[in-house]
Amino acid sequence: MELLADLKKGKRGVIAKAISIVENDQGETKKLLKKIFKETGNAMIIGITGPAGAGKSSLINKTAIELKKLGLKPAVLAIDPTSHLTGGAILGDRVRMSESTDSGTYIRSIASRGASGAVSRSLRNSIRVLEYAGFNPIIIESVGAGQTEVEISNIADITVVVFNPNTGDSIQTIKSGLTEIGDIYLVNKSDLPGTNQLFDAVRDFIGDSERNPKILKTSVKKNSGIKAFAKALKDMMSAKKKIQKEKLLERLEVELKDIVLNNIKEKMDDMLDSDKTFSKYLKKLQSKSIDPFQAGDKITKSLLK
Ligand SMILES: Nc1nc2c(ncn2[C@@H]2O[C@H](COP(=O)(O)OP(=O)(O)OP(=O)(O)O)[C@@H](O)[C@H]2O)c(=O)[nH]1
Ligand SMILES: [Mg+2]
Repeated sequence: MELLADLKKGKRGVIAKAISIVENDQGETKKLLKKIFKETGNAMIIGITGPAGAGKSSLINKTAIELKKLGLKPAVLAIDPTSHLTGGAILGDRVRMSESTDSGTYIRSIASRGASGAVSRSLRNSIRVLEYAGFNPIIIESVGAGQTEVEISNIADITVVVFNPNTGDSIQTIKSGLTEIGDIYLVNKSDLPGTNQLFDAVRDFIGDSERNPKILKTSVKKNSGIKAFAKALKDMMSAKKKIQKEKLLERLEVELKDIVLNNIKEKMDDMLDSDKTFSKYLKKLQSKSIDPFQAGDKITKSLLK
């Protein structure tokens, strides 16, 4: 198939088309996966997370260029925060990742909200499309923990957490759940005052945890620390090869359960529509001769018989 050959060559238009398919068309996604799955699962997934406006996109822009210089072929999926309800004001000056696009890095935004599980599903398969197209690593940008449907540290082989010195609540942010997930912590915007205090605070909090994460200062504005960050990522990619297999297995397990449960749900939905027991108990429920939990349990029992 021509599309596949072009996808393998990394042709941009075809990658875009394939990702649109996995975002929108389940039937076509199934067909596509059948053809590409064998040649997926090999890229290192790097998750970059942190508060809105921390400089994630700016950093990825510059870092992708450095990664290329180190002989890697990065691609970027940004879980798009513009669909966030609260983000509007902060996002006024959000940086578009254009520079690395010009330098040949593939960059794509994907929706951050959808029907339950839909984002995770399209993300998994978008990653596969990019792997098939020969990209490695695949960098995923996502705003801080709990703000999107996708929990980045479950997906990534390497998790990078980005903090800023200029925010009054930065220490609070460090405490709130991001401390356990990072392999690398970046104090970005290190051109701003407060950098050293924040660096020390981060080190005090997470420096002596078992994973022994790296803590680095970066400034996109001053172009400092980016090379070192890219180098740290490359080194970590080699070091994480073993863990990558286990992580992949974990992800496949989650995915397989998700698919089976979905299939069952769809089947059951159809069955319920024409189920006599269901309509019987619905009537009982209406006349209040039974409560919803009792009715639900009875119907479930009869369906699983
Ligand atoms: N002073 C300074 N500003 C920076 C630095 N890095 C990024 N910025 C600025 O911070 C703002 C937000 O940068 P983005 O790269 O869009 O941040 P983000 O984390 O991707 O933001 P969202 O995707 O909206 O969550 C922009 O105005 C950048 O120019 C830095 O190192 N120093
Ligand atoms: Mg961004």
